[in-house]
Amino acid sequence: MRDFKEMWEEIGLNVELHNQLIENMTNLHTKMYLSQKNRPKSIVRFDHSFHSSHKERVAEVIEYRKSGKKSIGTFCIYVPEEIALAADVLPIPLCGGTGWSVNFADKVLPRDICPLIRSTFGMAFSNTCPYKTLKDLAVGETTCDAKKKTWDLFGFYVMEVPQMKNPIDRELWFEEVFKFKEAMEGLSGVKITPEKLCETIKLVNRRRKILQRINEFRKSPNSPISGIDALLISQVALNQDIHKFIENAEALVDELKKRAESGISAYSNSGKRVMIAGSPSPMGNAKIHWIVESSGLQIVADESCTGMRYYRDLVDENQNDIEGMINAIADRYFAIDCACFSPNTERMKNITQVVKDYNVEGVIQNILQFCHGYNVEAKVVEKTLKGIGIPSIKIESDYSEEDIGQIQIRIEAFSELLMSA
Ligand code: BJ8
Repeated sequence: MRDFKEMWEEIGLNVELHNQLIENMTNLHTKMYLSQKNRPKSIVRFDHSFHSSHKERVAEVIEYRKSGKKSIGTFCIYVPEEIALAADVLPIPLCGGTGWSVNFADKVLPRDICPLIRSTFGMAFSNTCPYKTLKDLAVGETTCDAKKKTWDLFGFYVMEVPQMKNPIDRELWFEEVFKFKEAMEGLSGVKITPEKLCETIKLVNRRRKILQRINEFRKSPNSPISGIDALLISQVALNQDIHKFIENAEALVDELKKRAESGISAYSNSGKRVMIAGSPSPMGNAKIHWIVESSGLQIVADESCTGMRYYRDLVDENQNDIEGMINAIADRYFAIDCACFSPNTERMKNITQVVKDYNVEGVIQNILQFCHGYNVEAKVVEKTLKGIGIPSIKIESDYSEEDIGQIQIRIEAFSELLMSA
C-alpha cells in the first residue's frame, strides 16, 4: 500500500493532525457504512473513493496541475462545472462534513455559524485540507449570509446568486455565468470553444444521468440500495474524477438492476419510506441518515444538494453557439431551489412531486444548526406536507455526536407515528 506521508508534507499538511482526521473518517465509515448487512458488492468502489479522497485523489490533482493546468475550490452547486471544465480548470468541492475539524475555525469565525462552514475552514486553518494549496482560485457565491461574509473575509472570487426568481434576477444570473466563463478563461489562458463546452455539458450531464438512474431504483418497494449508501455515492460523485465516477456508477447500476430483478433489498426490515429534506450532508457527515436507517426507517429520497438537488436537472444539450450554451447553463442552475431564494415556491412543488414519485410516507427535515434559510423555510415545508397528508419532523443538529441519543429517541417516536398512521 502506498505511503502518502511525503505527499502530504509536500503540500503543507500538518501530518499529525491530518492522521487524526483520517482516523476519525475511517471510524465513521466503519460504524455508519460497513455495519450494513446487505450492501451491493460494487459499493466497495465507493468505499474506496471515500478513503482515497485525501490520498490517491490528491495525487491525481497534483499530477493534473503539474502540466500547468489550473484548479478551483468550490463550496456550492451553483458554480457551473461545465464552464470550468471547458477551460481546462478542475473544480474541487471543498465543503467540510467532519465534526473533527469544526473547533479549529473558532479562532477566526464566530461559533454560531453552521457546522458546514466551520468544518470547511477548520480544515483549512488546521492545515488538514489537502486541497487548500492545490487550487488557484476559491469560488464563493452569495447564497446564505454566513457564506457570503466569509468569502469577503478571505477575498474569494464571488458569483452573485440572486435571491428571487423574477426576469431581472434571471438576467443578472446570466451575466454572472458569463462573467464566470471569462474568469475561467482568464485563469487558464484557454479560450472556451463551442465544441469544448458542448463536450463538457454532455459529460457533466452524464454524471447527473447516472445518479438519476441509481436513484430510480429507490422507487421500488424493495430498494436494492440503502439511503445512506445513496448518500455516499452522491458525496463521492462530487469528489472523484468524473470519468472514473461514471465507470464505477455504471458497474453499480448493472448490479442494482440484477438485484432489483431478483427482489434483493438493501433492507432486512420493512420500515416506512421516508425522505430527507433540507441542508446538505457533505462527505464526512452521514449522522442523520445513519440514525434514521438504524432506527428501522428506509430513506428512499434525499432532497438536498448532496441528493437530488444536484442531479435532478440537466443542461439542454441542443445549443450550437456559446451564447446559447451559456443561456442553457444559466437556466439549469437558476432552477436550483436552494432556501436562499424567496419565495421558494418551486421547492414546495418539487417536494410534493418527489413524495408522489417515491411513495414517501414521512419526511425528516435535516437542518444544520444555524442554517437559517432551511430552518425558517421548514415551517412552509411542514405546511406543504401537511396539506398532502404527509407527517414530518424537523431535526436541527450539528456534526457532533453529542445529540445522537436524543435524535434517536425522536426518530423512533416518529417511526411509531408513521406505523400507526
Ligand atoms: S445550493 S444548500 S450548496 S448554498 S448549510 S452554508 S446554506 S447556513 S450549503 Fe448550500 Fe449551495 Fe444552497 Fe446547496 Fe449556508 Fe445553510 Fe450552512 Fe449551507
